[in-house]
Amino acid sequence: REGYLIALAGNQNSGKTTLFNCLTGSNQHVGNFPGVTVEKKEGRIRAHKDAVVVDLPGIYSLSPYTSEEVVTRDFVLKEHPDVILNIVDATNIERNLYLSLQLMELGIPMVMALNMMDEVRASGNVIHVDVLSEHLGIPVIPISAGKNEGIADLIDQLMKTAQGGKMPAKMDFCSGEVHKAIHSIAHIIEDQAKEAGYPTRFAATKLVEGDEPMEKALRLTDNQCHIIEHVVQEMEANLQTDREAALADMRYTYIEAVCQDCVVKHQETKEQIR
Ligand code: GDP
Ligand code: K
Ligand code: MG
Repeated sequence: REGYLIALAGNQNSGKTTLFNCLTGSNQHVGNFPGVTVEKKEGRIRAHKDAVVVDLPGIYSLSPYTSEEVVTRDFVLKEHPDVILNIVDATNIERNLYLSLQLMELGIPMVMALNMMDEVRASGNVIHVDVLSEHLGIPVIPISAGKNEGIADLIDQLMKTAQGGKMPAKMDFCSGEVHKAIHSIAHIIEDQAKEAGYPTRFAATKLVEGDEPMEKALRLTDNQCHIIEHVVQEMEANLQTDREAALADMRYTYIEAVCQDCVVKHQETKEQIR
């Protein structure tokens, strides 16, 4: 492939299309993803005609529940973009980071655009962007796509990351029983994941979640399926919760800790002053 491919991913209403327009101007092409009626928009970044951005559908997770999620996941895993540009609605940061953690597991260089910073400022809240970046191990650029602010900085970082090919510094956000299960399973499926072209950790996490397309894609033997099922059931028993809730709890626990460090709510600011 010539030039760079940038995949723009984020929750619905995070400002993806607004940002896409800022980045590409009128330089865009609309089509469909192969085999589905999900719209595919791509365009070249202004002043960087060698960089193509694809506006992926808005999603909440990388589990294959909707065709939008399947399209996004397949696109990233098959096309292997040079950079994932993850746009996050900063006014809704905890919910949005849930997807970010999953995108980081894909083992592709990532840049986070923290959008709607105009609204954050107006509310009197403060987000310490450097602290967030440090925690997540990826560059984070504050922007306001709606006001066309921060776009030049974002483009600079995108080009740097595309050229540098640096992976997220951390890709492992799991802890406790879930950590144990993911790592046991990763060990079992390592070769098959490589063969099928999936990052091992991502594949293992998906198997813990009970993701059927992943089970099929890896061509697991019956024996492997039994062992994996046993590992997951043991995890569920120890945590006294089901597999999906276990993963969601783990991610939100991590996100809460990160946000406690980097988000200062207006009320807290006033209390600190008082
Ligand atoms: P998408 O669903 O992710 O494609 O989101 P859109 O680009 O359609 O944006 C969702 C809504 O948020 C629209 O009403 C935008 O005008 C608005 N929006 C996007 N970016 C910003 C921003 O930086 N600040 C503010 N205040 N609103 C924004
Ligand atoms: K929208
Ligand atoms: Mg959109």
